Amino acid sequence: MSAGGGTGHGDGDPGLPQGLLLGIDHVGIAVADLDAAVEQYRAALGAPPVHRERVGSQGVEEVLFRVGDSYLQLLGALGPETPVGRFLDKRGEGVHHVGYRVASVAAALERLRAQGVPLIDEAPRPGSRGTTIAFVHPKGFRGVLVELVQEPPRAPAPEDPGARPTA
Ligand code: CMX
Ligand code: CO
Repeated sequence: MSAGGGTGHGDGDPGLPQGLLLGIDHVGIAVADLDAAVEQYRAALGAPPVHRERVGSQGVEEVLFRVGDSYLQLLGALGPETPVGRFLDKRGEGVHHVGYRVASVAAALERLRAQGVPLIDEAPRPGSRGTTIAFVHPKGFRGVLVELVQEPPRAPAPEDPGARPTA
């Protein structure tokens, strides 16, 4: 981990000095019983979840735990005939997708499309927490379902530990 500030590596695409992916926003884990999973994770991590949201349009309910600057996302299916419901039926519980932060989902989609990477979403759409997201086909990332995540412009939380004292 380098603490050296600035834009880092200088020999890449000048428009994308850090590459396409800026960080891990969340790791999504499909679970059969959301409430039971939340209690199990709460006990193991020693901290309560920071967010819960039902995304009816996608047939899921998510619960987020903080992991540094990222989140661990537990995903429960709103029914058996939903994408996460079918995933659980076929593969059982486990990692469902990885959400990567990008500066702009629209620009990232354009770049991936130009590279011939197969997309699931051809255009950005709303995700949870006011984010903008798009899913990329797992064929393009060796079997891993990838979600591109663009943060909403405002600061996420008042108790953000950004100004943590160095003791
Ligand atoms: N891991 C690996 N492969 C997966 C996968 C997963 N989790 N989910 C789907 N796939 C595969 C499918 O097998 C399928 O493969 P083939 O094309 O070879 O048949 C392909 O990916 C497309 O899947 P699909 O379900 O047929 O495609 P849809 O367009 O119907 O749906 C997707 C794609 C990813 C949106 C949907 O499957 C899904 O998972 N939706 C839930 C999204 C979600 O997690 N939302 C949470 C809130 C959003 C947020 O995080 O902000
Ligand atoms: Co997600």
